[in-house]
Amino acid sequence: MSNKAPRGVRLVITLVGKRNVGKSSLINAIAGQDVAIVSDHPGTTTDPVPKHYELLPLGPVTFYDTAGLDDVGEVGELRVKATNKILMRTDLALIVVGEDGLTDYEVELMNRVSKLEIPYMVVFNKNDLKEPVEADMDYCRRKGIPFYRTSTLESASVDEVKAAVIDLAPEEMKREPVLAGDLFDEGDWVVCVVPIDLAAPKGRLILPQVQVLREILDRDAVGVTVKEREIEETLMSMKRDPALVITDSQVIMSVAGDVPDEIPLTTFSTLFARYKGDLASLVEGAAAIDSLQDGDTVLMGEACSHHPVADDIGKVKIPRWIRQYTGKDINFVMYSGHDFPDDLERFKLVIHCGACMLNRSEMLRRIKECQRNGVPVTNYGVAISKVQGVLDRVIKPFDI
Ligand SMILES: Nc1nc2c(ncn2[C@@H]2O[C@H](COP(=O)(O)OP(=O)(O)OP(=O)(O)O)[C@@H](O)[C@H]2O)c(=O)[nH]1
Ligand code: SF4
Ligand SMILES: [Mg+2]
Repeated sequence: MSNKAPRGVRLVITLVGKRNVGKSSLINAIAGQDVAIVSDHPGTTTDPVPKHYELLPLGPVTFYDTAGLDDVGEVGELRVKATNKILMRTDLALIVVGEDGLTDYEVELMNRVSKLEIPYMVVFNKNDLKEPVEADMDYCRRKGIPFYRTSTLESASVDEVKAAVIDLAPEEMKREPVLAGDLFDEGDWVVCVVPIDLAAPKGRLILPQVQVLREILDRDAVGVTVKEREIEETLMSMKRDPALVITDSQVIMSVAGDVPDEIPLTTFSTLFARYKGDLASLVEGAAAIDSLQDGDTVLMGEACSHHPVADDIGKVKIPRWIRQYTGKDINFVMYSGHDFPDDLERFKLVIHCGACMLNRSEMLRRIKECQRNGVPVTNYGVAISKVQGVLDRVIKPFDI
């Protein structure tokens, strides 16, 4: 199961703390196997390393075993940067405290993690060597921070942390995220429009299409998959209207013309905008396209560096459509990878990719980061619908 779960929906749990406090040992103890290297030499873990593990009943999770952050000097700074990047995609953090107890260092970590709105707990480890002092536990009590006393040598204390992790995991991660299944009922017909053009991969459908079709089948509805040319005829030959038509956004214009207004219509990218992020915020962000002015700079954010094609959607197509739509001379800056630029405030708008390689919480955190900087944020799918004038129609099936 763990290998089949789309990477994007794994719960990401990150352990942070000083060097040698037992972060790697704790991961091994929770996982019940040696997944991380442990040694009594401080600074053993150098880079954040993901460890995949099945944590029932949560399902597949990824533990990030981070390097101790109390290192000084240039290497230390690089490690801090690398760990900060991991925090950006973290759903749940464990702040591991060693024999020194709570110091300014841990307090700073707590501030950083809570600023990112990451739920966290404090783990006082090496309890067998030294029990946490009352003042430290009081500090946590006063602040309402859950805390645990563990020794990686005592499995009962580790089990307690494991149960707490499951308890503290964000509700949305405990629920199976829904793509389209809430938009139709058992027995309903759902039509999927899939263009088979040169851009379509040979011999297969792409993952978003497969995931939607699987959800239709799981909900005991009837899925009908057609190319855009057959949509009109398909609708005419159906004895009752479908509950929903889902189309690839590249052919939304022609499909919108063929599907009568009373039939709910949306796009795969709108479904994924909701699944991966916060559709309401992304729709709100798209409104900023209307107020772009000459000389404004827009950030095109891509989460990975996929192979650029000649008429690339983020580099070429969307910028061209937005310039045409607004009639303004706008600068577009591309960013790809897990990095999100630090100087967000210089952008008038952020347009993010579909985020298929990001987990939902990382995308939500990016949205939050933009909002914190006062920069509207939308995504490719929503922006395309906006400039094509079909946004109101494709978001109508959703309750936003
Ligand atoms: N007595 C005792 N020793 C522990 C406990 N947890 C870890 N250790 C020991 O502490 C040392 C450091 O453990 P690690 O798990 O490597 O610590 P870390 O926080 O990952 O360290 P870095 O990777 O260097 O940042 C090892 O020798 C462990 O065996 C504990 O609960 N009790
Ligand atoms: S949508 Fe984003 S994450 Fe997915 S392949 Fe494209 S750039 Fe990468
Ligand atoms: Mg380590």
